[in-house]
Amino acid sequence: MSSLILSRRRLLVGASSLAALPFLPFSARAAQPRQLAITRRSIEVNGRAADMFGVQQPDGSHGLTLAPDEPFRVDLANACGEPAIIHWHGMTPPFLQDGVADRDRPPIAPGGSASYDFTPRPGTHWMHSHHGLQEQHLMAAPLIVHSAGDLVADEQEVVVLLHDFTFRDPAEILAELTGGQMMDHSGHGAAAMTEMDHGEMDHGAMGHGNMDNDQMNHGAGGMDLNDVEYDAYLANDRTLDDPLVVRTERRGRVRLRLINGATTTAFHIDLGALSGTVVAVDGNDIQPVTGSRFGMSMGQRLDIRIDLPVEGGAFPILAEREGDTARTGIILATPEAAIARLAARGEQAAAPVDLAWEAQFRAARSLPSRSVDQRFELALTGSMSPYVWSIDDRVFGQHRPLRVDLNQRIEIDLVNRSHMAHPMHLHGHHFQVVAINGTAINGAMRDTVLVPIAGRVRIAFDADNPGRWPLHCHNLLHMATGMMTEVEVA
Ligand SMILES: [Cu+2]
Repeated sequence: MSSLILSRRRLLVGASSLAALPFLPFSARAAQPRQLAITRRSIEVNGRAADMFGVQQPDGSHGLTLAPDEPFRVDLANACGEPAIIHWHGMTPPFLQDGVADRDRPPIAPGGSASYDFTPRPGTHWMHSHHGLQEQHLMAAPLIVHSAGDLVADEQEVVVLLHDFTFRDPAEILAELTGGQMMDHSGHGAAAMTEMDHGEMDHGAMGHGNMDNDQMNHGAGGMDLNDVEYDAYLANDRTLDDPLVVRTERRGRVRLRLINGATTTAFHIDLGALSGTVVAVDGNDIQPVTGSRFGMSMGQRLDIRIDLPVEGGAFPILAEREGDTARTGIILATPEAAIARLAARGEQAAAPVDLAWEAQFRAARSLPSRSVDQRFELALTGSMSPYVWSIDDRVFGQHRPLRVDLNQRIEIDLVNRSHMAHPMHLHGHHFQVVAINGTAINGAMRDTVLVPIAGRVRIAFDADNPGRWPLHCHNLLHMATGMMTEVEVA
């Protein structure tokens, strides 16, 4: 195993030193590799210690922030004691550096490491495991790539990673949903299930009994919002019992960089008394739109600029779980403002996240206008019972890859024929949302888009990155049971 890692490492370093270095500016060439490690760490949730993963720098800080024009030059060590890999969500690296474990790309062995060197995309991104169900136990962290404009902007940056937290083994949760069936058709995701310990299964804590008193979860329209009941919802590892309080200035300007790192939970971001201007989604600038409440699905990012009022005060920024009263969040507070305690549940269940804002978002820089070379339509299929999710009724492993040629303009219609919403994520590229339910728009550039129940979303992109790129639902359990295909760029 160690020789495999060594060769992988040599391959990555060799490729970059031959191809990339001559084109980098001097300051970038001089940069030393950043050190990151996949770790185990203890956090406290609801007064109880939890053994979680982390992706940490040597000083213990989570994730990574890159300076303008700094290359993505990272040495990633696996110190978590099991095979693992980190996907750089939002980056468009060469195929071998995407951080996905699959048939050609092994995970990093325990004690091993891998090196990465590519040009990053500016914006709010994140990093998370793309192996088994590790993302559920917080193998996830922010990845912020600053632009030159960020450094001269007079604003306070606040990065918030949202998560749905469970003390339980995620393999048990998936096994209960699937009825314990081994669906090892993919060798991807389902691999974690083979390690599960049936003796520790705890049916009492699982979700479906809890959802009976929540009409929205099994509403009349055949809608299913949430598969799993979690123990807590986290914002930067903390609950509303002990939230992060960010001290700000009166009249100060804040740039919230929100990352939905939850595995199966979509949130509404509620700014309360404040209003905010969304300036970017998934790290791509949009034409600014102002509001006080915005939805975000798993995998998505929202950059919201907020001008704090002159009178100051304490301002909760809440993330409310769709279809539920559960919530998490942080508090922005001017220096002497008192911090009131917030309940972990709101009064009213939040509505489903929909595409109302998506339909209004407009790219700051659209795809160049050109004719479309290939169009595809993909049906998002599957069900809660049996718990199997698929694309065109095919699970990953039986999927039909979308074969495209380099630099073709591609359009894909994502059509939801199931009873759950699916945030669909394409690797290796960002796409533009060009139609929603048949209405053409000059929508946002993104890498993850929500396809609601009965929804039809058309995305367009230029296939400019060779490789075999996953296109999958960012609900971790949907992906693990099969909701993934590949776009093969020759
Ligand atoms: Cu899904």
